[in-house]
This record gives sequence, C-alpha cells and structure tokens, in this order.
Amino acid sequence: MNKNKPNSLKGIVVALKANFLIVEVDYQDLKEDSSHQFSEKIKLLCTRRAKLDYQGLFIDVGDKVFIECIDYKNKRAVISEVEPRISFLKRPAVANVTLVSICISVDEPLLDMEQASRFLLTAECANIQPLIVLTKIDLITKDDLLIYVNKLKRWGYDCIPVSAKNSQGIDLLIERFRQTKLTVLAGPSGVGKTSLINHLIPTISLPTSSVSKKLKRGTHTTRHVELFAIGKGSLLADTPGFNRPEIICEPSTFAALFPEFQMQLTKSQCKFRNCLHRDEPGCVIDKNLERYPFYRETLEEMINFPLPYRAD
Ligand SMILES: Nc1nc2c(ncn2[C@@H]2O[C@H](COP(=O)(O)OP(=O)(O)OP(=O)(O)O)[C@@H](O)[C@H]2O)c(=O)[nH]1
Ligand SMILES: [Mg+2]
Ligand SMILES: [Zn+2]
Repeated sequence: MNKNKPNSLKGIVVALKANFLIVEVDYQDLKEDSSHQFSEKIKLLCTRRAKLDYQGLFIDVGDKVFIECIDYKNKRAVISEVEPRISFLKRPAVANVTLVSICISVDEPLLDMEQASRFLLTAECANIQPLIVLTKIDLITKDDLLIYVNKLKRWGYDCIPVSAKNSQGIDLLIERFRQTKLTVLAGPSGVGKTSLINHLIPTISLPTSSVSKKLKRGTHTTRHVELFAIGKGSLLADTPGFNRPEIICEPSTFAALFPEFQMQLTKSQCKFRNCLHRDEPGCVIDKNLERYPFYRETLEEMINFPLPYRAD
C-alpha cells in the first residue's frame, strides 16, 4: 500500500497483452488489505490512465507502477503512475533490468561469435551487466567447450555453461538468478531460453519447439516478453529470440563497450583524447586483440551510416 495514496497499490508489469498490461501486485501489500484473501501473488489485467499517454510515458514489462480502481472480483485495475526506471534494455524491451543473461548455444544453432558480441555490446551500451550462458553443452565435448570458455574469458566476460537436457550448470545458474533482482534471458531464437526457464522453475511449462533442420535456426516460438518469479524477490524474463542486435552508440563511445579494450585503456592512455583507435599515432589499443577487426569494421559502419546508430 502506498502511504501517500491509500487507495493505490504498487506492482510490477509482468507482461503486455494486446492493449492491456498484466500487473503482479506485491503479496505483502495485499496481506495488509484484510478484506481480500489471496494465497499467492495476484495478477491484474490493467489499462492505463490517459494522462500517462499525454505525458509520453511508455510502460514496458519490468516497470514498477501504482494501480487504482482495483476490481478484485474480475482482477482488473488501472495504472495511475509509473516509477522512474533504473535501467532500460531496448530490445528485448524490459525496464529495471539488473542482469542480461545472453544465451548462446554451442550447437543447434551453431555458436556465432559476431552475433554473441553484438548481444554483449548492446547490454554494455544500456549500462547493464552481461552474463553469458552457454547453452546445450551436452552437444559438444569438454575440450571444445573449453575453447569457447577461454575465448570468452579473453574477451573479458563471465560465462556459465549449462544444459537443460542433463542439468549441468543449472544449480549455479539458479543461485546467480536468485541473487539478482531482474534477469533478462536474451539471445537468438532456438538457443533454449524458454527450455531453461521450464527447467529452472518446475511449476512453469511454457511452449518450446525444435530448431529447424533445414535452416538450423530457431522458429521464433516465444512471441512476448514475460516475467516469472524465481525465488523470493527475484524475477526472470523470457523473451523472443532475434538474430542481429543493432549497437546504438556514438563512434566515440564504441570502444569503451569492449571490456578487453577498457582493460588496456585503464593501464595507459592514447596520445589523443578523441582517439578512435584506428591508425592514430600513440594509440595504446593492441590491434592484435581478437575482436579488433570486428570493432574496426563496425566503427566504419557507424561513421559511414550514422543515422541508425545515433543514440536517442
Ligand atoms: N540438446 C539440447 N537441446 C536443448 C537444450 N535446451 C533446449 N534444447 C532444445 O532446443 C530447442 C529450442 O528450445 P527453446 O527453449 O524453444 O528455444 P528459445 O531460445 O526459447 O527459442 P525462441 O523462443 O524461438 O526464442 C528445443 O527443441 C529444445 O528441446 C539443451 O540443453 N540441450
Ligand atoms: Mg522461447
Ligand atoms: Zn587509441
């Protein structure tokens, strides 16, 4: 219950359905209201006050909201206010994200290192901590897995290898997610995001489907973002897979998104403050770093085609 607004309750948007928003109300808040007995969290189908539209306030999954006009019988309410966000991930669109778990399968579909990079850099760009979840590790040998893990380490990232088939790594993943307020599972279609959620939260049984044999890609089974509770106070978002995240940033800030470049820049500085780490004299970035060619190519794209990359 909001003390300044006795008739409103605080909740979190857990899904968007057509023109409605599904808001999950804090169990604690409901318990204070003794006239309504709910044994578990309650989800309400909500519309939003027109004033929010006039104010240009968009509401996405993950937004913390105040609701009024609560109809307990029909489980409906109206959103009257949205709290300021602590973070926002544009694609998949989720507010108040504290961890982006980038799911990348080692096979079926085959691991694409440039694609993995793009997912990682968009998380860095939104200032949200990324964690790599290497999925389907039952499909490759331990030696091959080690090659991938070491490569990602060289890039400066943490990684948890898992299999939803034989439960390897699952305990570690649950522990990590339970320590995190809102984790988003993001990644290409077919890598096993939904399968992981089904495995991690046994009360849930979301639809999954096999990877296309012909195209060796996922078939876009999950169509909407949805939040699920994983432990007390922690949420996990399932999201639709997509293949090519756009990195939306200015060329001058692009290098700072790469942890391995950052490591070099904290040790020593380039001669010129506005160095783009191309062929400038006195540049300290090692041009032999594995992702340097990707940096260079993407930087040229940003410079030559600035519009899609301009931050807004
Ligand atoms: N071998 C193996 N297959 C897996 C594993 N996890 C998931 N799969 C299979 O991969 C296929 C795709 O899984 P989904 O969970 O639907 O993938 P998704 O990432 O949610 O895909 P979208 O919803 O399209 O984004 C299914 O056939 C799963 O059974 C795993 O750990 N090992
Ligand atoms: Mg899915
Ligand atoms: Zn430089």
